[in-house]
Amino acid sequence: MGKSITHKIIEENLIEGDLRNGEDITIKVHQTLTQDSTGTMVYLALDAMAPRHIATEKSIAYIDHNTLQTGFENADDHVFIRHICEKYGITYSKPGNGICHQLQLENFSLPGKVLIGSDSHTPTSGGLGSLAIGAGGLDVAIGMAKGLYTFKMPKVMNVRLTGSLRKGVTAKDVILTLLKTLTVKGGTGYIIEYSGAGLECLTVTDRGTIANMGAELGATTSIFPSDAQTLQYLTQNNRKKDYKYLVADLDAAYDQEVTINLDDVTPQIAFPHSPDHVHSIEDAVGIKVDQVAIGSCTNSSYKDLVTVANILKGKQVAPEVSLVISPGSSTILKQLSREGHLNVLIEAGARILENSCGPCIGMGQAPQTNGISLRTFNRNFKGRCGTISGEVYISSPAVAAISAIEGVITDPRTLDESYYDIDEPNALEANPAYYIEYDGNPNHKVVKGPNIKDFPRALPLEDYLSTQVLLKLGDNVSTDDITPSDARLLPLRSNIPELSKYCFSRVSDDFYRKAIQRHNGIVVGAENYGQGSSREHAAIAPMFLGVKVVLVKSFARIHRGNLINYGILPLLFERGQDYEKIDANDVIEIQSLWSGVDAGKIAVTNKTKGTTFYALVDLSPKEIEVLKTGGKLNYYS
Ligand code: MIC
Ligand code: SF4
Repeated sequence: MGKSITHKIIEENLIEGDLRNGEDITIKVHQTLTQDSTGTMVYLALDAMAPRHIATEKSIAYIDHNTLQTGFENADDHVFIRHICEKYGITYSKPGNGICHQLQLENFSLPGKVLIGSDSHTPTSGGLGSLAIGAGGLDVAIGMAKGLYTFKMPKVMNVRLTGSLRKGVTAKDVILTLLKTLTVKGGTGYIIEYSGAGLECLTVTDRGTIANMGAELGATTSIFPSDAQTLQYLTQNNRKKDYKYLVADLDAAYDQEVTINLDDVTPQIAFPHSPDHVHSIEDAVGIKVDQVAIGSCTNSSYKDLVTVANILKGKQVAPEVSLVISPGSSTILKQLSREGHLNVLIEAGARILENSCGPCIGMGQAPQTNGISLRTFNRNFKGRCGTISGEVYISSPAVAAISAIEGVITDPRTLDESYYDIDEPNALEANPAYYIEYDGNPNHKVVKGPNIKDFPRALPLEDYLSTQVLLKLGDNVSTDDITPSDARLLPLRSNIPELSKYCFSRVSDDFYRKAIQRHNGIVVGAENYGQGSSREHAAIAPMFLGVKVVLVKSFARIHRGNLINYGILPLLFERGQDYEKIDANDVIEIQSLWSGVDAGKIAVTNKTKGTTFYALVDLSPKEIEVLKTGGKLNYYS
């Protein structure tokens, strides 16, 4: 039986374990990436482990999330990260250079190599054939220090693409179509591997868009073959030497297969407040928009923005619409400027923002009260845009551009097909001025601003737990719900005592007060708990506030790992109906916790209701060891 691309890369880089679905495997890590909003924690952990050299071939620290610098806090984080880069020999990408995933694709990702990143959209590099996985910050720190990454061997889903996309229909519509059928948890436990003749019409940045939003499916990552399109992209970015042909064997075995005929894909749009609330564009046509935001790591490539410029050329943004555009990288911005597209955007009345995440993470451009914002981004969780009453729709750049002109959501197929003919430039030029390459100097003194607080460490759990349900939540709780992020809160990412005051503040009025009083609590949730951002703050802040156990029906992968990394016990309801019989404020007792953990099943007594039920412990032997030491930082240092 032949091999998938996933199996080929994992086998070549396997350090420990067997390629059996669900088993722990450890693989070699060649590259890491961090961004600033998770990076400070990553580098505090790396510095605590104090390796002499980093063990990767290339590690890059991007500054792209907190670039607003509303006070000294962000700037101090940037300086701290730069100092760490100097100490350990990490490449530093200065603020303004662009969005980490776009820059990684342009400059560093390699077909067949393993990349882990402290950001859930790291899989974007799967568009170029890297095995690129989003991970908790501590795992990325360990990746740098030890050159390895441990995760559960996923199943492999083959998405076979046939046909060819029609004009006005884009890669974004392909991934939205998948989200419509598979939902935000449909990819859980899978690596999604793309194949088929339909690949020919997808450029590497199109593939990047699809791989990027594989994160919204809950997939471990997504991966595309490395083929003629890959060679063309690498050549365009002056990296022809990095090309390596990599495809699955013709008779490769997969755990699941899905076929999408690209001829049949039509423009799609995700309605508020979830990326899987996907409808055909016809259902949204005519909805008035207040704001249109184009950019993010999903849709800020040269092709995306030239499509937008083609549509806006000679026209004007509707009077009551605010159109904001954040290019993915300084390279793209430079090219847009050279070719006159930037002028077109400005003449149409667009607001050109910095090359950064910007509005995608609520760093400015929050819409007005009850405002309707159409975005080319990947997530539209309630409140993430910075306005709790805001209604965010997600679409392709083509839909966004034409809707900005019309003032209402509009089908891009109403335009002449010639608008979608994009000639990619033969060469794009990176901007070395935005990078600092450091050799590493172990004696370098790292400067840490006053907002950067020490890393809180967990204590191992006690064998007897008498605790209280602090909060009961439903399905698909996101890490944005657990530790919200916006222009006010992002500056607190390096200051857990301050940030923890906002823990669950979007979904509960009194979580912080209750948690701080008791300093011993349990959180109950349902399916796909912890989806979304990789931010380990969503585990550190609850740990800091005394949360000992999170009991749910199922977890999202990265967050589950983060809970273990910070000493919080992840438990699963054995029977779905037990979820109905537990409420906020119930007093819970667990006896002989550690023997239950070892046995894989724990008896949970609800003292308030006078009932006892079982919770499952789905932990590998290594994860149990980590929990017994009170988390991964204790385990490794
Ligand atoms: C996101 O898109 O939610 C983020 C902001 O990029 C996060 C990282 C973070 O919370 O800092 C992610 O995707 O992991
Ligand atoms: Fe940045 Fe948004 Fe991409 Fe996250 S999803 S990395 S905030 S652009």
